[in-house]
This record gives sequence, C-alpha cells and structure tokens, in this order.
Amino acid sequence: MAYFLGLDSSTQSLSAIVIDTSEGRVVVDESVNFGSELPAYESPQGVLPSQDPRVRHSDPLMWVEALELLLARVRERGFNWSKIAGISGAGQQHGSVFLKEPLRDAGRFKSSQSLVDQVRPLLSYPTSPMWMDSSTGEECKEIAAAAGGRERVLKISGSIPIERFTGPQIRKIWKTQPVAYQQTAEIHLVSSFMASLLTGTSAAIDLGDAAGMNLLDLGTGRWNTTLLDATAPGLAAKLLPPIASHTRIGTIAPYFIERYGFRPGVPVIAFTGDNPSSLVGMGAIAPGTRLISLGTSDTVFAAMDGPRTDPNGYGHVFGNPAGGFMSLICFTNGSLAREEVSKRFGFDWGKFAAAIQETPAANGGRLIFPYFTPETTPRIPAGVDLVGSEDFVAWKEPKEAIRAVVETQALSMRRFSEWIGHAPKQLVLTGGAARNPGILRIVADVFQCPVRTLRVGNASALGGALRAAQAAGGIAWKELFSAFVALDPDVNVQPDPQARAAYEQLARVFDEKLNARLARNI
Ligand code: XUL
Repeated sequence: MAYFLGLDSSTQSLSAIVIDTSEGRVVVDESVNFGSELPAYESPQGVLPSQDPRVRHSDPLMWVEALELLLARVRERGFNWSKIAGISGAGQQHGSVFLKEPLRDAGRFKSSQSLVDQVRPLLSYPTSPMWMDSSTGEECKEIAAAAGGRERVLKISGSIPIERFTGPQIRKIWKTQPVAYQQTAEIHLVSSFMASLLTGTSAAIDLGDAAGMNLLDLGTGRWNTTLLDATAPGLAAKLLPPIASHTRIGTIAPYFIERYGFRPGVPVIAFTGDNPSSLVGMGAIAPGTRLISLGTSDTVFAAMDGPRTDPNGYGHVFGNPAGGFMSLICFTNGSLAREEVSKRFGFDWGKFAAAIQETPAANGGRLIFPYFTPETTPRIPAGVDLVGSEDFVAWKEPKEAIRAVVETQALSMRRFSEWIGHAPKQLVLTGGAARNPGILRIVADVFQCPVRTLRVGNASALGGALRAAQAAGGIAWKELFSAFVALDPDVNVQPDPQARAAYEQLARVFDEKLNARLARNI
C-alpha cells in the first residue's frame, strides 16, 4: 500500500492531503473551512468572538466536527479510506485543549454516536486558548520572575515567555479557572489532541510543537522542572513526556474503521505544529533555504545548523521534525492585515499584480503599519494604536495603500529575521498569498533575493503525509522530496537591482518610524 494521509488543523480550516508514493501523485487535496462550513460555532475566522481584544479562544469541538466532515466528504467524492497505510498531521501551534481524563481505551469512541458528543464531556475547559491570544502579559512576567528571568527562559526553552505560548496560557487557566485546572488530567496541544482522536488514546506532544510551550528543555528534550514549577502547580502530572516527531503513537481507532472504512492497524505517527510540518512539506529539513509562509499569520523560518536564539526575544527555536531545530519568527498580522487594508480601500486582490506595475517601488517613502490586532513581532499589546490614522488619510489610490502594507510587512520580515544569520540565497514562499505574483515581486525586491513557490500549496498538510510515508512507510526523505516537493517551474521571481536603493531607503524609514512609535506608545 502506498497511500499516506496528512492532516492540517489550522486556524481557519482543516485540510487533508493524500499522497500516492508509488505514482508520485497527490490524490486528495481537500479542506473544510470552519467559518463558512461550520457556522454554528460562530467563528468566522476560526476564532470565537470576545469582548476583550486580547482574548482569543477556539472551540475544540469545531475541529472534531471538521474532522468528521472532511473524512465523510473525501469518501463521498470517491476516495476509499481503506487504501491509507499511514497517517500523520499538524495543528496550529501553541493552542491547548484541557481534558478531564486521559484516553486509554482505543475503543471508547462508539461509532453509533458522533465524535463531538463523545468528546464534549471529556473537556475540563470548554474552549482552547489559541495562538492569537495576547492576554497573558502578567503570566509571562510571573513565569520569568519565578524561573530566574527572561534570559534564563530563553536559554532553556528557545523563547522568552511569550503571551501566546502554552505555558503562560496554562498559568492563566490555573489562576482564573482553578476548578477547571484542578479537574484537568491531561493538557494537549491542538496537534496531540487531533492525533489522540485518531488513535482513541492519549497522544504525547512531539518535540517540534513542544518547543512552542515555554516548558521544554531544548537541550534534553524533556519538560523542564524549573519552567513547570514556574508555570502552574501539578503541571508535570498533566503532560505526557514529549516524544520524537517520527514516533508511532498507535493505530487508527475502531471508530474510524467502522465509520469511514479505514483498514485496522493503520499506524498513526505523532502530529506536530503547522510550521514544523511546513518545514517538511517544503523539503527544507536541512539548513540553507529560508521559508516564508503567508497565512493568517506570516511566518519566516528555516532549519538551523546550530543553536542560536533571537537576542531581541521575538524569534523562537522549535524542533525540526526530521531532527535538530528550526528558527521561526511569527507575524500575527499576516493575511489579517492584508484583508483589513483591502476592505478599507475596497480593493480587489486579483488586480494587485497589475497594480504593482502602475505603482513605484517604495511608494515614495510611505508605509502602512500592519498592526490591526495585537502583534508579536514586534511586540505590540492590545489598545496601542501603531497603525496611525494619519497613515490612512494620506492614501488616495487603493493600489498604493495595498502596495504599502505589503512592503511594510516584507520590510518587517527582513528586519526581524536578521538574527537567523547568513543572508538567504533563495526564498521559498507558501500559503494563500504566495499565489499572488504582486506579493512575490515585492518580497523578492525587498530581500533582493530570488523568490520561488512550490507546486503543492498546502505545505503543512503535505508535510503530514510525507512524515507518515517516512515513518510508517520507511521511504527516505530524499525520495519523498524528489517526488512531491518540486518548485513551481513557472514561478521564479528575480529581484530587480534597480529597486535596491529605494528599499534600503524605505528600510531606514521603517526602522525610524517604528522605533519612534514604539517609544511613544509602549
Ligand atoms: C507560530 C504561530 C502561528 C501558528 C499559526 O508561532 O503562532 O504561526 O502556528 O497556525
């Protein structure tokens, strides 16, 4: 059998990719959009509404229901799930799911009842704090103080205490929901939660995603006692020991065999975070290629050749699912900002590539800061208006405003990824916005570096399928990458050397303006 399934439970959708390794083909590429297809969860962008702009939670039952919908849809379209020989996947990073009891019996989910109805009573807290949450500033300070300072947390875990990371979120639940915390037997990430559903038994968190919790000792690959103690009492007992990303965690649960026709005994490989999974899906497990994912958040990441942390505290070190580490910088206002500016100016993204040709590089030195929701890089708390209304009144032409926000995002990615070291020779882009040639042009010119994209768009789900094929099918990475991770031959955007000077100048404007606004506001 040569079919492997990769799932990606991301912020706005759940996706599945199935690869056929004997033919080198992607045979299923399907998604369920939470907002449009599961409106009952009232989460148009995958996130529950909240009065407090810092609080961002999702309903984990929405992910469970999406899984059922996705599996049923793919089967209705004619795919036979019994062909699958291995499964892995990924989840949005940092989000946590709180369970009242560990899952020990693979047969506990009965196929006569929906999974949602069987998971609901297992939740000790009904919602999942997710990566867009920025409400744990106090908890970050407390953890830093108890653990011996931010630098110490950075040294141990690869990141200073970060609001969206799971440790500070767990501490907030312990402080504000003590009964729920006390009733919690097991805490999962989105990745290990989804994996647990598939096997029917509690899945451990893999080293790739575990590094996004402010709890892991990167050196030993174990939970760090100082960080656990600084976070919440009794936390060690609520976490399974972290595991290597290629670990086989179990086999598909009877529920999925009976409901969807999976073959008994199909191995499930540990799930990981969506960014570590994209590293695999982009064939970049060895250092050398700088990757940019343009999604709800924008991320810049790369496999690392040695331990290095961001001295400014914005960047992170996560586990590379193929072994070793990866660097990552997350910009919360990715497509969120692009959509907001196009909404305000009534601009159609489809016309953006043409608009680029009608507007000059660097827009005459003007910028639009993309910080419409609290930002992690640079750190901008809720209530601080760094966008600046003056930025908006000055724009007469929608296409100029759109160019400005994309240019500002690219400059920000350039500035805040400098700590990764050595200038990239090539940038590989993925995500919805990477389909827009206008955006690719700006990124190439701002970085003065060639930009390529991949043939298969959903790098995170593809990464899941490739990890399943490697770990469950014993197929070498090299073989998998040469079959599935081809650069798109039609996209090779060379930087325009004439734009260099304009962007060097704009980079200085960006730095000065950002520094001044940060100093004034924070
Ligand atoms: C990474 C991060 C986001 C989420 C999005 O640190 O917070 O990229 O993983 O799913």
